[in-house]
Amino acid sequence: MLKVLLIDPPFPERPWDISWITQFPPKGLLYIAAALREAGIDVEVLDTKIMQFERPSLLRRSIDEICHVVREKVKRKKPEIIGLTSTTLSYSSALRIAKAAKEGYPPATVVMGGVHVSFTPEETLKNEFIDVVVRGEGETTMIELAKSLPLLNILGISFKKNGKVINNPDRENLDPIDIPVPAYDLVDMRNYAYVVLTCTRGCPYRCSFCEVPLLHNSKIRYRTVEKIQQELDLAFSLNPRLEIRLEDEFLGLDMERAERILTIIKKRNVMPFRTVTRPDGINEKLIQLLKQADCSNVYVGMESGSDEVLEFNNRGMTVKRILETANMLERNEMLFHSAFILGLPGETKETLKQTLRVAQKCCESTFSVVRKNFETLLDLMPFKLIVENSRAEFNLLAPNPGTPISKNPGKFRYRIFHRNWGLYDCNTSVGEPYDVSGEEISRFKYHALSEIQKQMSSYELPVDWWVPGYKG
Ligand code: B12
Ligand code: SF4
Repeated sequence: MLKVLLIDPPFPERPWDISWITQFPPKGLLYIAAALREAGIDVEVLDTKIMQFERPSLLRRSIDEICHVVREKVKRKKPEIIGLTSTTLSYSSALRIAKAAKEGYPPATVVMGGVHVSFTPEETLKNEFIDVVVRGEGETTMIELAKSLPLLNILGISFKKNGKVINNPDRENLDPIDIPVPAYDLVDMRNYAYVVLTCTRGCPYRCSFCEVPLLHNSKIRYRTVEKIQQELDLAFSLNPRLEIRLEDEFLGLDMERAERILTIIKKRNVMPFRTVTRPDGINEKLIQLLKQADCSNVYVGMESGSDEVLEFNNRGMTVKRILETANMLERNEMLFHSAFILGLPGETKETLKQTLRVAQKCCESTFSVVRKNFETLLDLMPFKLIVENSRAEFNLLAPNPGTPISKNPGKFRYRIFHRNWGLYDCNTSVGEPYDVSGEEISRFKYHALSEIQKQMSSYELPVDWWVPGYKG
């Protein structure tokens, strides 16, 4: 049987991101590692992100240094298969790691998977250091690669043959019962602050700016509650101080299941945790259950303050519903962080202003919770985190590969400037809708942030500390 080394590439060298992003275990790879191990395959996981921001010293290694570490490790271990993951933003550093790995052991097969390359196999395989691209879910595919099945027989891969790219047919997604428990014991969990609990795979919606539905055939699969319990047991046995990030937009779709999951969390008696939702993914009962389980903050993807923009982008959402959700959270005294995307197709100067007005209303609601509970909150978390948990965030649209906008920009009346993936950081204009320029949208982002900052400052809280861009 072949030896497999899975590597999580470093994050682009931006200090404000590195400090938080390096606190999450490499979830996608840990699912693959679990599947490989269950199939009896020798697998090791190397998370190079944690080398970027070493704890507790907080000393940093550059990506060059990390490439050196990878090259030497691969030289020593000689894994026959090296698997790398990548999002759009980490794609360029993943390529640097692929090069270092190949230099370390040239006979190794370098495989790249993840949300970005699933939609860019031809482009990725132009790179001389990548041999195989895995599209979509990688658990079964990687087992077949490690068992050395003929490449032509492996579903869901793309590879090079005689200078041409062969795209094998797609692989069916896993039955939820077969989704493994991530192999947290293959990394040192003491290096991380969070365990990310994702209770579903896929999504039944079709937002124009998101690739998740296409990765999962527009279906949602629910992981079994037993596996979720096992996942938490394993993670907390390795580091009892972890904070849960309940990254599940769809918890409210099945309330009976939500209650079972939140009861498991409550029984653990964890420290206050944060969760994520669509505005319509939450209801009064769910908020109460979240509070009982000690959820301290909800991150809500509001996306736009314009009904026209929401509709044009298939969001399945209205401004009325967004504001109702904000009021519901306020009534129940739950802090929430509102996330908006600026520069979506259909955006105009007017819709930008509408979005800012809705963001201000959302902040009014959440800041009122802050004011009422300020002393208790300050006991619980630093002011920086109170701000982070209750402000509005404005991202610029990054039309990632695989999203409906990227596949058909003309239909969405959108212009994409370039495919320099390193700039697809949601902070840089990489495209523009027909009716407002990328430059104007970038400028508006700073204006919107400063308006929210002013709004918060006007409450005259006894602390004045605000760093827009911090993402704790
Ligand atoms: C949880 C989450 C986070 C968490 C934690 C991530 C973690 N390490 O656990 C945090 C908050 C840190 C985060 C951060 C960001 N995220 Co995020 N995140 C998610 C979320 C909600 C779930 C991820 C997850 O656990 N998926 C489940 C696993 C099983 O899926 P997976 O990782 O894709 O892995 C499977 C396959 O892709 C494949 N695979 C993956 N790697 C490999 C490697 C090999 C060798 C093989 C064979 C197969 C393979 O097999 C895996 C198992 O089936 C997704 C949305 C979603 N629903 O998927 C967004 C998502 C991944 N995030 C996204 C983004 C944009 C970001 C940020 C860039 C946001 C920002 N502007 O700061 C950052 C930076 C991410 C980075 N490292 O580059 C986008 C990525 C889009 C893209 N094209 O790149 C997504 C898809 C959301 C979206 N629709 O826009 N994120
Ligand atoms: S952004 Fe839209 S399409 Fe993507 S996961 Fe959320 S609801 Fe689904």
